[in-house]
Amino acid sequence: MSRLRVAIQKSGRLSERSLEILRNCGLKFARSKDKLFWYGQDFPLDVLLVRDDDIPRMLLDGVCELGIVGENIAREVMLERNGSDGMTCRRKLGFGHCHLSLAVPENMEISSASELQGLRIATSYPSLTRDLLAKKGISTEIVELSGSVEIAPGLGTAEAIADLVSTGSTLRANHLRELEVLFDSQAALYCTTRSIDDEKQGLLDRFLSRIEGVLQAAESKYVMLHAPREALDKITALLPGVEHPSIMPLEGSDRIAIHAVCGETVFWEHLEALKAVGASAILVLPVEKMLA
Ligand code: PRT
Ligand code: ZN
Repeated sequence: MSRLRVAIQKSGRLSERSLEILRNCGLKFARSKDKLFWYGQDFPLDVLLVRDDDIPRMLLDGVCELGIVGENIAREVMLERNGSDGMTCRRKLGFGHCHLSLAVPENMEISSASELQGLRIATSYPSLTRDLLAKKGISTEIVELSGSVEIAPGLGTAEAIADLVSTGSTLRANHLRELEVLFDSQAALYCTTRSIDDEKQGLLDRFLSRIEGVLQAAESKYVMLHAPREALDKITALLPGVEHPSIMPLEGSDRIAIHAVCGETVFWEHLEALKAVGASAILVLPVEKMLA
């Protein structure tokens, strides 16, 4: 019987949330002793726990059909392999947010990326940085480093850097300032574009539909409220991400009950606006699972 393989980061910033998504898809695993391979018990999907840098290459080489990895690494490897079309991004996952940014020493008198023309830029993302700068018409010398990129200007090995930034504290600690964001990144689910047999394709479709359900459920809220019938249009317009709510009459009352799944975040401001047009008994509940 066919089985699918998904590669996720073994230990790092993306590991916990990647596993959480798989578990929320109802998957249970038997762990191997070395913990690098987890066997899916009730769904034919196994997990490979590897370094994040290896995930795009494993997808491109056909070792796995799915992988969860930062867009920064996926894009880098795809460019490295000449824009390889052997994998595709199926879904951004909403965590692991960071930017690939250009940064320069605090005291360097420079205000735009174009002034870096001809200078040396240290980075762990040579292909992506070169590509993004070329699109801006800037040609630089790329100094490839596998880590500690932020110390390159201090050591004199480069004038500027292109590195991942989230809070900006690493840049500040190294007396660097962010000059320009080159690329916004987050964790994403990538899928092979190699042809796979029908049985595997069926499994892949089932898994993708579960993942979609998990992510939509995480973003959604079930809202219940009572309202005057004549306020229905206003209430529907105020419920974020809702077009067709369910309407139920309330026994012995001229008010109605409205139930709806909101596909966008429901803020206190939304509830206050609903109350202002006559809604009462407003309940907002989490959604555990969804299948469209
Ligand atoms: O061992 P393995 O190779 O699997 O892990 P790793 O150490 O290479 O990766 P890891 O766990 O650090 O990062 C995995 C992914 O998380 C990255 O590829 C990004 O997609 C994403 N991510 C999100 C980040 C950051 N935020 C981040 N801040 N990756 C790295 N950083 C580093 C950055 O390189 C810099 O050194 O954190 C520092 C900057 O952080 P701030 O908060 O000081 O700005
Ligand atoms: Zn890595």
